[in-house]
Amino acid sequence: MRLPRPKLIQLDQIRSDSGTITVAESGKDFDFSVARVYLIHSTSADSTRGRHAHKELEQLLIAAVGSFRVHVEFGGRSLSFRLESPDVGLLLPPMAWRTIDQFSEDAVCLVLASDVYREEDYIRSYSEYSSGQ
Ligand code: T46
Repeated sequence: MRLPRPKLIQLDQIRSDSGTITVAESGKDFDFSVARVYLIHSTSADSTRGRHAHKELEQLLIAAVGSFRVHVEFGGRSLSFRLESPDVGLLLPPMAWRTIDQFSEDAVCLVLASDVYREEDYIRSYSEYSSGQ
């Protein structure tokens, strides 16, 4: 089965004088149902997170505040994304090795995930990941 690739998606924004609403909608902007939402925040400039892949989990990452870099290895290729605006999301399919770093001081990463937390879905060993590619 061919897996979807990591990709940036543009989210709709509804602007008014009193502020902006940014919408990420299941079935329209991405294909999975959201089972879990979490935030990564209070990072520092030298924080590095991720360094793992997921067997089945799909996620949408959004820089709700500030910015950070997401380096992704997928299908033998390396891709690098700088997320810096809440109207752009990064869709991460299963089997994408992700490393998140270069956080701005105020960064808040909002993550919409297709499943609840299950440690058995993680591949945390790079050698295990790369031997399956
Ligand atoms: C991912 C990147 C973007 C939980 O108990 N529940 C949760 O929902 C999460 C996300 C984590 N945890 C526990 C598991 C570890 O004991 O929190 C601890 C830190 O998790 P982890 O080292 O996986 O954190 P990150 O920031 O490296 O990775 C997280 C997600 O786990 C991962 O799915 O893609 O953010």
